[in-house]
Amino acid sequence: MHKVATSRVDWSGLREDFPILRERVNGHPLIYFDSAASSQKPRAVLDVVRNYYEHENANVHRGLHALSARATEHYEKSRQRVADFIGAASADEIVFTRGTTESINLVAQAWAGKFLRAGDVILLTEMEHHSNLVPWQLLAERIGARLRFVPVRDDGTLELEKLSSLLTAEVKIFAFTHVSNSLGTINPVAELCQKARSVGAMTLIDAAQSIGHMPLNVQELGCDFLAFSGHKMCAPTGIGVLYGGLDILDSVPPWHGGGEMITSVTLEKSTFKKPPHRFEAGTPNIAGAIGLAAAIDYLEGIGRAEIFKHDVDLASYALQGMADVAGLHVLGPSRDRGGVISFVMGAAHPHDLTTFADQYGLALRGGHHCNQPLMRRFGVPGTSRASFYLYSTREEIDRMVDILDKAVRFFK
Ligand code: 7TS
Repeated sequence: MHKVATSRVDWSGLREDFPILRERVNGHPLIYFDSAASSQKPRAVLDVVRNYYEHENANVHRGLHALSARATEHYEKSRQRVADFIGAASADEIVFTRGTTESINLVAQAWAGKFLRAGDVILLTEMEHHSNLVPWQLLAERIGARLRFVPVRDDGTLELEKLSSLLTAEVKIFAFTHVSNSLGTINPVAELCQKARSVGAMTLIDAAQSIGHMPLNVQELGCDFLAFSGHKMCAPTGIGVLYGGLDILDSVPPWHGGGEMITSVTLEKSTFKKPPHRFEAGTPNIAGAIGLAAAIDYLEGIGRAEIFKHDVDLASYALQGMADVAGLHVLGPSRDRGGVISFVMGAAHPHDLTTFADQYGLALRGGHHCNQPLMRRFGVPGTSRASFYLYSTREEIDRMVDILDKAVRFFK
């Protein structure tokens, strides 16, 4: 038996909060190690969404009837809940979107479309998810801006010594991930924001992999924009957030046009609401926003600092166990990392290894993880990836290591 780190949280008990964890897959108990792709949802979130549809469902900001008022109040309360969760100064700094991808596209199209010019530089890193790369490529192509990248070292960390030559006055925005979805690297985001500010560049943090896993406060980090998705932090799919400082959002022109984002419309011309409603055209994901607030309540009931410790504990425990699996190579830092572990096994293609694992009920992800340039950087077509969350356990990691041992013999 391995000693489990002491914690005031009953980690195995909280698995009862997640009904899906009782599923069996291919005759085995499910081991869900794909939380970096999407987390599972606790009953508290499922109940709130169901209650909304059973007792409050109506469109927001429209009807002058009781249900619409209830739905609107709950939706706007959820915005305030998100603001408190990330330390924003005001609920008006919280734009509800479909997720990280849409949030970044909003900045790349609406903000950067207005403020960037030909020749300006957008600084990214080599470890960005495609959703923090492709929107900038599209913009750069459209306006003639240039992309620059902070390289990644062999150990999966950013080559920060290069920053002084990359982060020049031509850089208008520096957009980077907080935690790498492939390598588990935790980037020093407060330092990156501070360095960007010293050359007058704006910053965008992609918090998709950090938001539900560690304490995070936008004012302490000093970022201009922050993007995340609800579905990776116990909330439903289809809801996410763009945080932007109030003055900055105020300067951004409308993005999607339609209902709910206007103050007045004539056949020729429209005037627009202030942020955040200016950026929420059409009927929003009301149930999603309410579910997101419930997920925040759930996570804060456990404590993000505790969740982070749990992630770090599981990652180091897994690294120890995986070190004994013959021919298995882990990418990314050997310490100070989040609960995401990518690995390759000499003889097996990542897809084959992932399919093999599934036969034992183990859900890994296999492929490039929307990180094709990073995979190329490490000379692999893709990896298998195990990613943990608050409901993951050391016992499940033991079972994963057994399954990987079986794979070594199978693929020999
Ligand atoms: N940024 C990072 C760092 C991510 O990990 C992801 C999703 C996104 C952005 C996009 O989030 P979305 O909710 O808009 O799709 N990452 C993954 C993953 O690693 N496996 O599946 C999705």
